[in-house]
Amino acid sequence: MQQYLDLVRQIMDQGAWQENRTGIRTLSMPGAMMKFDLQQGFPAVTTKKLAFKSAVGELCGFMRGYRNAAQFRELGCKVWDQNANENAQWLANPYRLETDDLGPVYGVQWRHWPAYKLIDPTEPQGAAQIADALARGYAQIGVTQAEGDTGERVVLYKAVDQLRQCLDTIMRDPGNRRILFHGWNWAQIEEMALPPCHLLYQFLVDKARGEISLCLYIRSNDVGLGTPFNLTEGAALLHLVGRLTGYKPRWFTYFIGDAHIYENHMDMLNEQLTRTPYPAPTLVLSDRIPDFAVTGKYEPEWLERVEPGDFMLEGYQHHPHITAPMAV
Ligand code: DHF
Ligand code: TMP
Repeated sequence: MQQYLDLVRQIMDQGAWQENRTGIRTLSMPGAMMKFDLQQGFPAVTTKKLAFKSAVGELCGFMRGYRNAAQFRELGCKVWDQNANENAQWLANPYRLETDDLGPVYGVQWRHWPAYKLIDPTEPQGAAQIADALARGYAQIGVTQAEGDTGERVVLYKAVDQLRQCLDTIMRDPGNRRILFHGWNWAQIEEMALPPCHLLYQFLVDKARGEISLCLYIRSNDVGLGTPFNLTEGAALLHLVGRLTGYKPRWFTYFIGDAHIYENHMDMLNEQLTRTPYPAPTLVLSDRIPDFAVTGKYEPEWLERVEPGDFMLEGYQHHPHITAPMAV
């Protein structure tokens, strides 16, 4: 994990102090990238003890479409409690449903992105468009007046399971360059406790080599607390998707928009810079998760069936636990 330490050092050298909504300043740097060969090991931070169980718990919650911090806690992940219940702006948000609610964050968008079509039935192709939408699983949910009073529009709706679509496409058309899922849904950003940070996941398949890779884009990354989790979850997801589709996980490329260190994380990270990283551990997926390469049976329902305990880190050598407060 030299790359992580290099990123920390680069932000400390080149970063600029910035004010932000949390009231805790950050040292920030625009644009960063890390690239890991998962055949060489798993990108777990070794210069502190990674809360691995918590991170894979969060990933399982996303894959199940969870939107409530209590659901994440049941998976052994407490990292959403503060955003759900301690941010005054969110507590006053009319879209917040109940204690622990987070709104339609990550998993909701991954598994149930709400998609709408407005079709003008009087257009020459109107009927064909409606028939096509219905064939694609949209349901007609009503009729509305178009903007500018230009007539009526048929409203069609479906929830898109973006993650499932990705797996289906990997199986059906591995050369496809559009195998991605996105978290930034403009219609719902204001309904969320926190707009998505990790928001674009793209899978790339090398059929000849039997390898699958992932490019992940994170618009805003808390390098002290967020990055170790986001690296763990992206790499674990790639291992899982590879298992279910029959490919070996290979390149995990990690792009950051705003890479920052909170002022109150400096001591933790300076301490980590004094520590020598250990060799990368190995991720082992439980045998109960079917390996398509062995069974020849495609079973995508494991995306929501998988448990945190199905992810095991082997040979994980690490320096002592250190942590720091999260900016809410
Ligand atoms: N807000 C901010 N400011 N930074 C974040 O990284 C962040 N991440 C969120 C939600 N809001 C956020 C979700 N992910 C921790 C790790 C990941 C995470 C939130 C928090 C965290 O506090 N990690 C501690 C304790 C982990 C544990 O024991 O479970 C750590 O030391 O890694
Ligand atoms: P922002 O919405 O103002 O950018 O604040 C979000 C903060 O949370 C920011 O410091 C980035 C951090 N974050 C991560 O780094 N990774 C994550 O997975 C999440 C949810 C948040």
